[in-house]
Amino acid sequence: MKWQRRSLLLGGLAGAAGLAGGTAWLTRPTAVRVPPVPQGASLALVRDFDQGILKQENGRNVREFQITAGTSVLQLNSVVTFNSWNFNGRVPGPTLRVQAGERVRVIFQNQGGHSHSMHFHGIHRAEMDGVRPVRNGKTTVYEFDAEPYGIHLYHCHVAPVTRHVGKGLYGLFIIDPPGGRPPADELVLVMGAYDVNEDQQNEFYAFNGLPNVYRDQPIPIAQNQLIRLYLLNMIEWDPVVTFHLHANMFQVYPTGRTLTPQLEADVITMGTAERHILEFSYRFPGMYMFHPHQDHVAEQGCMGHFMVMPSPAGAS
Ligand SMILES: [Cu+2]
Repeated sequence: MKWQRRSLLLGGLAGAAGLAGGTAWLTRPTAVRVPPVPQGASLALVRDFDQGILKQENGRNVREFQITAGTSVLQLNSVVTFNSWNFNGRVPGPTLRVQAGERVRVIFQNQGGHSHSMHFHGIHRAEMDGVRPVRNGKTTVYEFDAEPYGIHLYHCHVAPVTRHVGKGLYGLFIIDPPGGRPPADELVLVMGAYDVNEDQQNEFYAFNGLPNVYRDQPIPIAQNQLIRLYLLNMIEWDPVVTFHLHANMFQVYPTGRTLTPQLEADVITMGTAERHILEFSYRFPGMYMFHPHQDHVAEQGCMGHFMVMPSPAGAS
């Protein structure tokens, strides 16, 4: 497997570094170093962004997304399965990504067997707030302007919301600021939980849907590479959890609503639906844990590792 270089495709930063030959990309300002990533659905989720289909309508950029609510079985460990309710067949749902000021159109089909909806965080009219149930078999269209820039989320808002969210109906909604953010290796981590016996307590916790998935399959990142982590807490029943990064400090952009960091920490506290952008880089290669510091939450599955890979020879 080979190291990759990536240029940002968002915010007009694409193309400057080019993708053609040589090793000079390592020192180019827009090059982002991404180590070899093993095959696997869960590692794919961590760098997966859905930018929809871009259309021009009446001189405006419209970004159209197709979202289907459905069901699927998750294997939580070697013996426990869970009937998830989800968007586009995955928990969390796709990370929807748009630019500030674009028109967002979400064509939502409910094939989930129950009434569901899509409630977006952000600013929009009441009729687009997604609290009205969409019956099984029906389709509805949500349309609004992307504002304000930041890291937001969407989730089903049909009662009881604890059940619909706890079943897996949530995802990230990123609105990039005008001009985008500086190049980085961008990652998504969504903290979630499962109440498998419906006792209003969680028995399993997870990053990106599956307990312990990044504990057992560490996320490769490059030494000395700026990492931009889009982090969301969607754990129901526990009012608050933290996120802790080992052997490092991170810069916090609260709700992604700033272009400069507002805080440096190695533990940040997040209520349900709270989300932040964290930025950091690792100076030393090796394996580093990340997890909520409510240690029972980590011990019940919300635990992962970054594998910091030494940069290729010649890279700084
Ligand atoms: Cu629902």
